[in-house]
Amino acid sequence: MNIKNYINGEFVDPVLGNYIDNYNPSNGEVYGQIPNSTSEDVEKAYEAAEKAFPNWSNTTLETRSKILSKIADLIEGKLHLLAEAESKDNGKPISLAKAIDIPRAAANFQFYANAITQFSSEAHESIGLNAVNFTLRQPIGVVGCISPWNLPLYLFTWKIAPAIAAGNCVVAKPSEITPMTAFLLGEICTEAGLPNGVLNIVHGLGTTTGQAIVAHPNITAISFTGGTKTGASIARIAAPMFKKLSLELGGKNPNIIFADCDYDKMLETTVRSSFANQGQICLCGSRIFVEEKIYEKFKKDFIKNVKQLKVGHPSKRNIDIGALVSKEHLEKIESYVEIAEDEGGRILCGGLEVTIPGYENGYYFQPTVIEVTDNSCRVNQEEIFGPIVTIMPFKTDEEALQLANDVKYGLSATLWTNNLNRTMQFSKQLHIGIVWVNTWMLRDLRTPFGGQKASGIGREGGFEALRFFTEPKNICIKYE
Ligand code: TXE
Repeated sequence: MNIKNYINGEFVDPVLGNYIDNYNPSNGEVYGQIPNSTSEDVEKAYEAAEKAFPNWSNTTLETRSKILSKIADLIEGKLHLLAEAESKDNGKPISLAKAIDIPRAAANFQFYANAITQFSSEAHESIGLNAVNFTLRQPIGVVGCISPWNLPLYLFTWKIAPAIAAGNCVVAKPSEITPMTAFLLGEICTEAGLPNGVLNIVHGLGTTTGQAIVAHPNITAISFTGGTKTGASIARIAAPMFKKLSLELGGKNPNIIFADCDYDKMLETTVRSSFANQGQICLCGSRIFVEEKIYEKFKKDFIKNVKQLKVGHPSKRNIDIGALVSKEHLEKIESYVEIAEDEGGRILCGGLEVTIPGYENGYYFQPTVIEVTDNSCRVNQEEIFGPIVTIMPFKTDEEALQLANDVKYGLSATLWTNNLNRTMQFSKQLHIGIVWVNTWMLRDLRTPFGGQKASGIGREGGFEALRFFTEPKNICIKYE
C-alpha cells in the first residue's frame, strides 16, 4: 500500500515524487512505499497550518474538546484496523497493539479533550502598587511534532493531541519506519471534523523531512521523541533559532530489586519491564540490579521465566515477543551480544536470532539476559533498545544508588522494596524523571513525563504539555 502526505485535509503526493520502501518486519518484505518529503512538502504543510491558525486558535474550547473526543471515539472504533496496521508496520504482537498502543492513542485525545477545558492561567494582584497582573497563555502558532517507531500512534498522538488542544496548528512527521497508523490518522481527523490544515502529516526520512521541519524558520516549537544523538542534532539547529524544544530521548533504566520486596509480583513485572514490545520502550528496565541476598535465586527464577517467553509471528495469539522493527535494528542488537562477550559478560540465556518457519526473513531475536560484573561496560552504559537486559548483584543501598545513577541517561527507574525510608531516599536521590516503586509503566496521564541528563529536556503529559504548547504572556494593568 502506498502512503501519501496529509496536507490541508487532503492526501497528496510529495512535490518531487520521491518514495522510500516500507518493510514488514515479520517477513522482511517491502509492502508499500511512503513519500520521502523534502522542504517543498514541509513548506506546503506549513502554509496550510499557518492559514488554519487564526480560526483554530479562536475556536472555542468546547468545540476543540468535542473534535478531540470525536477523534478518540473514531480511533476506538477502528481498534482492529489500527492494531493490525501497527503490528504489520512495527512487528509488535497484535495483542499488544490492541491492548496498549491503540487504546492509548485514543486516550491521548480524550485526555486532552478534557484537560483543555480545565487549563487556566494565573493572576497576581500587586497589592499596594495598584496593579494587577495576569498571564495570557496563547498558542504558539505552527509547531512541529516528530515521533519514533517503537510506539508509533501512541507517541505521535501524545504530541499532537495537546498541541492542537492548545490551539496550535501542526506539521507532524512519524517515523519513516512505521508510518502507517499516522497515515490512517489523517482520515480519522477529517471524519471527526478537524478543520483542514490544523494537522498536517508529512512522511519521510529524518535527515530530509525531519530536518526540514526543525530548520523551518516559522515552525517555532519542536516536540521530539527519539534517539539521544538525533535529539542533539535537532538542538544544534533549533537552539540558535531560539525555538522552544521538548526532547524525549533514550534511557538506560535501572531496575533495583531489594530482598524485602514482594518477590512474585517483582518477578512477573520484571519479565515484562525487560521484554515488553521486544524491549523497544524507552522505559524498559534494561539494567537489573539485585540485592546480593536474593541474587542467585532471582537469577535462576528470572531465567526460567524468560526462557518461557515465546517468540513468534506478531499476528499469532500465543506469543510474547514479535519481530524487531528493522534489519538494521536486529543487527545492532546482535552486535551488542558480541560486545558483551568481548567485555566479559556471561550470556545466561538467549543471544541468538530466531528463525520462524514461514517467515525466515523476519527480524526475530531471543530474549537475552547477560550477567555483568562492572557497570561501566558498554552493555550497561549504551542504550540497546531491544530484548537484552543485564543483571548484576549489589550489597548496600549506597552501592545500588551509585550504580543506578552512574550512567549518562536519566529517564526512569523501578524500585522494588517495602521499606518506606529507602523508597523516599531513592526517590529523592535518583537523577531521573520517573520513579516507579513496586510497579512498572503504570501511567496516569496527568503526571509529568520525561527525563534528565541525556534522556532529554522538558516534560510531556498533563498540563506540562499544554504549558509547552502555549506561550505565557504577562499583562500588567495599573489602576488608580
Ligand atoms: O531514532 P531517531 P531511530 C533510540 C534507540 C534507537 C535509536 C535510533 O536507541 O536504537 O534511538 O532509533 C526523526 N532531524 N530510540 O533511528 O533516528 C526520524 O525520522 C529531525 C529511543 O528510529 O531518533 C524519526 O521520525 N528528525 C526512542 C524520529 O526522528 C529526525 C524511540 C526518531 O528517529 C532526524 C526510538 C533529524 N536529523 C528510538 N533524524 C525513545 N526514547 O522512545 C531522525 N529524525
